[in-house]
This record gives sequence, structure tokens and C-alpha cells, in this order.
Amino acid sequence: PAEVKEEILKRYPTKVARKRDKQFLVHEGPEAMQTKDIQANVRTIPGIITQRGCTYAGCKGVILGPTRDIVNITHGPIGCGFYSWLTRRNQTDASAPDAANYMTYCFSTDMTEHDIVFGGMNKLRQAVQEAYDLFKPRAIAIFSTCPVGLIGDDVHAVAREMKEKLNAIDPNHKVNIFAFSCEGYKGVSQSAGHHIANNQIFTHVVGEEMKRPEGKYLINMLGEYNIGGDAFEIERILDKCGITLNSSFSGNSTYEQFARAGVADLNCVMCHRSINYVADMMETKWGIPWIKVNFIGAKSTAKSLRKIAQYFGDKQLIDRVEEVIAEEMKNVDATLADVKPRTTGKTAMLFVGGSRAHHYQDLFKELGMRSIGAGYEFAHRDDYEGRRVIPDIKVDADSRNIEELHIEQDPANYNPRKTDEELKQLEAAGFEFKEYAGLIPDMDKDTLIIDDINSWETEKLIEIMKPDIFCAGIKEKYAVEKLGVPLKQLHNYDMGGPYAGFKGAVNYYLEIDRLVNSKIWSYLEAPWDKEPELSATYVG
Ligand code: CFM
Ligand code: HCA
Repeated sequence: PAEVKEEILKRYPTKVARKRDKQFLVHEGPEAMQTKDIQANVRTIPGIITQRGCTYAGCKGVILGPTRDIVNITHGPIGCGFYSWLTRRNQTDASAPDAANYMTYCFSTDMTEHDIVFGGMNKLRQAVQEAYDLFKPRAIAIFSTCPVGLIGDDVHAVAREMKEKLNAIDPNHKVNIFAFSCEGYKGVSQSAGHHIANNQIFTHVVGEEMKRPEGKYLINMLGEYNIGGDAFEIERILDKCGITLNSSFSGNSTYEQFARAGVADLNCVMCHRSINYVADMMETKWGIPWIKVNFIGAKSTAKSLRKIAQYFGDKQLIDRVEEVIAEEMKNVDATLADVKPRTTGKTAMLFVGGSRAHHYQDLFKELGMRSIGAGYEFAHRDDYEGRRVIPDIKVDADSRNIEELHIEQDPANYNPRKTDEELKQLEAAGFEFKEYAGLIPDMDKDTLIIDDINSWETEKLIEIMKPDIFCAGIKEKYAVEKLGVPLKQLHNYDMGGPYAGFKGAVNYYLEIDRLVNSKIWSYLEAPWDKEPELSATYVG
């Protein structure tokens, strides 16, 4: 692996190589890695074909995308709205008779040259009015794209003004309207967009309703986005255990769920990257403790359920969780008995987002496969090295650009869920609150950990290391498959899934078996190998 790194870096100009060197680690074993840090959450080098997306994508697509009853208006040229329309394959259950579902629509102000020159605020007012007239929604959200920031349209002023105007029309219908300054260029990646989205939802929605719904064990799931129906499988399992999902950020979610998030007994964080600060804010404001969970992988699912049960400490729940695990593991074990002999020893690489490149390694482990290279597109150092490094993370101008909310205890509703004594007891029994150790400790010696990998490095890695499967997204898919290596999209599951929970694990085992054991990849020949007339020669 050290030679692979050298081979790749030596092709770069010195300045680029020096920078990539800090973002490209060879795993030297657990002890040595304790002192190594990775550079992350910094700007991509201009000219390099990154996997990353923009701040608007992180805000509008990722965080608010899976919520069904907020009308999400993109203020910008039509491409931004169109491209972020249902491309992530997050699903929602709108089967209740009165359930509103706007996810199938694409709302945009369709800014054109005229609006860029003379300002787009009037058009935005009209769009909000039109959305209100057509749907009478519970909430309308406005998302800024790059040109909005450049010309200075005040989206927040329009939101305030329209909220006041529309709430005066019909006193029986309350509509909440808020906006996001999530211009695409605002941060170095989608990650900034998560933060902007979460801050505004926290400011404008969370805490609006403080009445506790029914349910003895009330949890919020933070950072689960219902890709391919994952949330449905997680909800099925929680239901079976008797655990009530109070609020989901934001897979299969509704406005009301966000509004009542403050009453839960426990916050469970799936994707640490996109939302860990929300868990902290809810702890400060209302005293809700948080734990890291992972429902990707059958063993991880079982572990997460046990952790939740241990937190509540109720014998009845602990026993029920064990019953559910035993019952669900039958099918998991039977599938593995069939599949594992064929997948054992195969190798995988995962370069995805800010949490899946870690979580999906658990599924590969269950299949007896080795993850020989992994990295995130836009995660921060804590997602690689663990939360212990948070105090040492350098705050640069780009991160300072993203607002940190200052949260205080809510005097009326603050209520620590556990006494100090109970917390101490749990901790003494090995229970960890607010803890995430990151991806590096779970990887083996001699693997590669690469932040913000680019298309050239991807092709080079595959050429040298020849993994049996590569996990990434749509931009990488066909380039990688043309090299004769199957690519599994972990963003939209290639229309498959769910892959979370127990049933999801079974789906994943079967899918990976099909991919890594199919003969088709070895027959693959690029078109120009067969028909040389298709190959072009560059005559510069
Ligand atoms: Fe979290 Fe996500 Fe991800 Fe993410 Fe994403 Fe996503 Fe992803 Mo695509 S919030 S970091 S910004 S788990 S959209 S649902 S699949 S890159 S690994
Ligand atoms: C985003 C969304 C994305 C893109 C996926 C991909 C997703 O980052 O804006 O590149 O295939 O999950 O849909 O991450």
C-alpha cells in the first residue's frame, strides 16, 4: 500500500502531491494510527474531478429531501431544482388518508437572466403564494442556489414577510415559512449544507410541540434518510421490540415529528457526520442524551438494539430485544451459510459520503470480505479518527463561514433523562454516551484511507489493487465498470434495498454475492478493443 500511495502521488505537481499526502493514509496498525491525523473538510484542489457535491445539495437534497409535507422551493435556475428532484431515492410512507406528500413535485422559481439582473425576490414571493394557494401546506422552505447569494436576494426577508401575510389570511391554517442560505459555493462540500439545514430546522421547527406522544420507550433517530426504504425496515424492527420512534431526521419524516423532537427519551445517531451537532443541541436544551447507533449490518443492528434496551434498563425491553434478535437472526444466518463460502476472501473498496464508507464495512465483514481501501467524500476528522480529535480540529475560514448556534437550557422544559447516579452506573457498565470512534479504528493494517478521492486516483487504485467490488456513486459507476469491476452504489442502492436492519442485511448479502461472483465482468471488453475504428486519436 505504501508503494501504491507513492505511485499515485508521484504523478502530481509538487504542490498537489504535498496536499494529497495529508489526505491519503496508509493504515499502519492501531497503535501507530493513534498519532496520525488525516486532513479532511478542506477545499478540493481546483481542476481535480472530485466526488463531492455542493452545499445546496447537502441542504435541500440530503436533509430536507426525505421530508414529505414541507413544500421545498428551490430559488434558482431550474437545473438545481431539477437535478435535486428525487435523485436520492429516499422513500416515504404517505399512505395515511390525510398525509400530505410533496416529494414527488419539483418546486423552483426557475430564475432566468432577467431575475439575475433585476433581482428575483418578486418571483420568489409569487412562488410562495402559488405554493400556498395550491397546497395549503404546513410549511414552506426556500433554498438558495449560487446566483441568489451572488445577487443578494434576501430570502429570509421574503420568508418572514410571506409568513406574516399568509398567516393573516386564514387564522385556522398556520403555515411556517423559513429559508436557507445554502448557496452551492457556501462551504467546501455538502457537509456545510447539512449544518445550514439542521440549524434552521432547529431554530424554526424543533421544540414547537412539547407534548409527549404515547409510547414507553421514546426515541429519535438522527441521521437516517430512508434511502431504498431503510427507515421502513428500522421502524419495523423498533416496532417489534416495542420501541416508539418519536421523530426521524429525516427519513420518512414529517413536520410534526421535527416539531416534537424535544420530548424524546433518547437520541440515536446513525450518520454522525450530518447531524451530530443537533444531538448536542438537544442535550443542552432539553437534557436528551445521545448515543451512536448503526443499523447497517445484522450484528450492528443487534448491537444497536441492545444498546437502546440497556439505556432504558427495563428487563421487559431487554428480554424482548433478545427475542427479536434471535428470531431475526435465523434468516440472516441461513443466508450467510449459503452465501459466505462464495464471498469469503473477496475484497472491497468504499468511497462514499460521510458515513456509509464506514458503516458498510460491517456488512462486508459479515460476508467474510476485506475492505482494503475506504474514505469519505466530505466527512470531518472526527468521522475518521473519532470524536476525541474534535478539540484539535483547526477552524479555517471556510468552516467559520458556517454558523454555530448558541444553545441554552430551556428553563421550562429542561429535564435530564437520567440522574447522575444512573449515568455513572451505565458508564461503569461500559455504556458510552456521545461517542463515535470513527472509521480508522475499524480498518486493518495495510489498508488505504483516502479523503476526497478523485476520478484519476480511483482508476489508478483499481488498476493496481483490483478490488472485487467498488462502492461509490453515479459519477463513478460507469467509469469503474468499464474497468471490469462491479460498482455498487451506496447512495441510491442502484434501485435495490433496503440494506438496513436484518432484512436489509439479507438483501445486501444476496446482492453482493451476485456482483462479486458474476462471470460477466471478466468477459468485459471496451468497445474500442473490438472495433478500433471507434477509438479516436488526439491531434492537438
Ligand atoms: Fe450521511 Fe447520508 Fe452519508 Fe450524507 Fe450524502 Fe446520502 Fe451519502 Mo449520498 S447524510 S453522509 S450527504 S449517510 S446523500 S443519505 S448517500 S453522500 S454516505
Ligand atoms: C449529493 C447526493 C448524493 C449523490 C449520489 C451520487 C446522493 O451528494 O448531493 O453521487 O451518486 O446520495 O444522492 O450523495
